[in-house]
Amino acid sequence: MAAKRAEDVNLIEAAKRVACQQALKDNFSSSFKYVGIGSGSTIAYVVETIAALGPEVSAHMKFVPTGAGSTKLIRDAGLTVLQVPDLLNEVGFTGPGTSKQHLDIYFDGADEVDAELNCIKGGGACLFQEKVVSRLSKKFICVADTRKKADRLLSKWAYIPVEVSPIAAELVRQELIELGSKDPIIRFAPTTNTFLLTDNHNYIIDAPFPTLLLNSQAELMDPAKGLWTPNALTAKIRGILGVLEVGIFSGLTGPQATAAGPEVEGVKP
Ligand code: ABF
Repeated sequence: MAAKRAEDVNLIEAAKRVACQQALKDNFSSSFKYVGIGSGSTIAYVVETIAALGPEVSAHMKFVPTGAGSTKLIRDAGLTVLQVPDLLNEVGFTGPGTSKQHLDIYFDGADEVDAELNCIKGGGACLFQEKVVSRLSKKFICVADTRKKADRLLSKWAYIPVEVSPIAAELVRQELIELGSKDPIIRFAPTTNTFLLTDNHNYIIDAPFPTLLLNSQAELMDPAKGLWTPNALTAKIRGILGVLEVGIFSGLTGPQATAAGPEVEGVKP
């Protein structure tokens, strides 16, 4: 049984690696100056593959991380880290109405991706920084192996991560229940035996909701029956006092492309 599990793990890692290689093959250019690097285990293969291209390709590039884990990943690979505030100092503010999309590209994983490229992120607790980096990028490539693909969000993945101020966490939890979430919980960190703290010293509430509609199905929306589009539910949750950000990425903050890579035998979509 243990041997079987090890085999499954190897297949999943192979699927992640293939998806990352595909993402870079289709979307990476040696002309890039600023590259966003997300969080999670999948993205490690993006960093590994870029680093393997050698300094002649990457030495002039700066890599913008989405959290402490991502920062370490970039640094350990010998690539140059540039934090978001330093990026904004470096590029300066060129006036109202000018583009804020300073990053050439942003690669990140997801927990689930729907048929319209809306996705759920935040299983790794970095959703706020990920959304900031997404807004600063010309293009967001979501690297998601075939396990992450679903017709609609919350078909496979169970909950929407929401980053909240600790002081308001219980209040937010109650308001999420009023919106139709069934038993939202404040995420616990078993290693410290306390509630998990994000890089921003906030809590994460994991809020289960019924399967979402697509944004193109707005005419079917009926909150009383638990039928929400990703855009509408994001706006509603973001409006709750104490919420910093919601782990639904769509529209302006959603990916423009996904790289699932070919299916790897044995890894079920
Ligand atoms: C980040 O890492 C998060 O938004 C998402 O929750 C998680 C995915 O992790 P993994 O690649 O390990 O599945 O992309």
